[in-house]
Amino acid sequence: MRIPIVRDVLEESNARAQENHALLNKFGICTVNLMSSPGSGKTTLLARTISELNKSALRCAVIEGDITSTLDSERLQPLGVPVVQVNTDPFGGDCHVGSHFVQGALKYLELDKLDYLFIENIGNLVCPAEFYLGEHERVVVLSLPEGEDKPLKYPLMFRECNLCLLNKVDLAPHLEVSAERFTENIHKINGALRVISISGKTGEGFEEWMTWLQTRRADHLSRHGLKAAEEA
Ligand SMILES: Nc1nc2c(ncn2[C@@H]2O[C@H](COP(=O)(O)OP(=O)(O)OP(=O)(O)O)[C@@H](O)[C@H]2O)c(=O)[nH]1
Ligand SMILES: [Mg+2]
Repeated sequence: MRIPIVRDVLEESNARAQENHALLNKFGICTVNLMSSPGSGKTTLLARTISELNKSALRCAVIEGDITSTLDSERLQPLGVPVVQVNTDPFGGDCHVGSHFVQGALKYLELDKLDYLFIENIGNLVCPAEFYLGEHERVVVLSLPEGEDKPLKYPLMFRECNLCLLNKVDLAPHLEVSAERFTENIHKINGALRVISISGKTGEGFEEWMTWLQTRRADHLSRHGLKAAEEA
C-alpha cells in the first residue's frame, strides 16, 4: 500500500497565498497584514488609519479575521468602506487567518476600486506569523501594557514583520514600562525592524505611519511595474 506524504504541510497554503498575491498585484492593491496579541489595538488603529487615507482619496477595504463574532466589522461599519468578516470557528477554530480564507474574502470585494487592503488577523502573537497570505506588508502591533519582554518571548512575529507599531504610547505615564526597552528588545530579535511609536487613541505617530504606508505602496507599485487601480 502506498501512503501519500505531503512534503510541505504549508505547500497548499502557500499556493493559495501566491494566487492571492498575483491577484492583488494585478489590481495594484497594497495589502497589509496586521497582527498582534488580542487587544493591542488593531481595530482602533485601523479605524483611524482608514479615515486618514480616505482624506487623501485613497480607497481601502478590510478583511476582518476573528475566531467568532462580527464585533470588529461592526465597529468599522461607520467608515463606509467594504469589510469582509472571516470567522474560523465553523471550520475548526484556527487561531490565525489562512490564505484560503483571504481567497474566499477577495471574491466579495470590488478589486478595481481599491488602493489598500488591510487584513486584521486574529489576535495572537504566535500563529499568524507562520502563515503567508499573499500580502505585501506584515505589521506587528505591540502595545505598552503588554510589557517589554514580549519580543524576547514571542520572537517569530518580530522576525517575520517589516514594521512594528508600538501602540498605546498615551498610556506611558501610567505604566512602569520604558518605550526604549521595548525598542531594545525588538532590535535584539530583529535589528532591521522599524519601530513607530503610535497611539490609536490620540493619533500620536500617525504622520510617520501614513508616510510609511504611502511610501510602501509607491515602492510596491513601481517595483512591480503596476498601475494604481484608477489607472489600470
Ligand atoms: N489608551 C489607549 N487605549 C487603546 C489604544 N488603542 C486601543 N485601545 C483600547 O484597547 C482596547 C482594545 O483595542 P482593539 O482596537 O479592540 O484591539 P484589537 O487588537 O483590535 O483586539 P482584538 O481584535 O480582540 O485582537 C479597547 O478598549 C481600545 O479602546 C490606544 O492607543 N491607547
Ligand atoms: Mg480587533
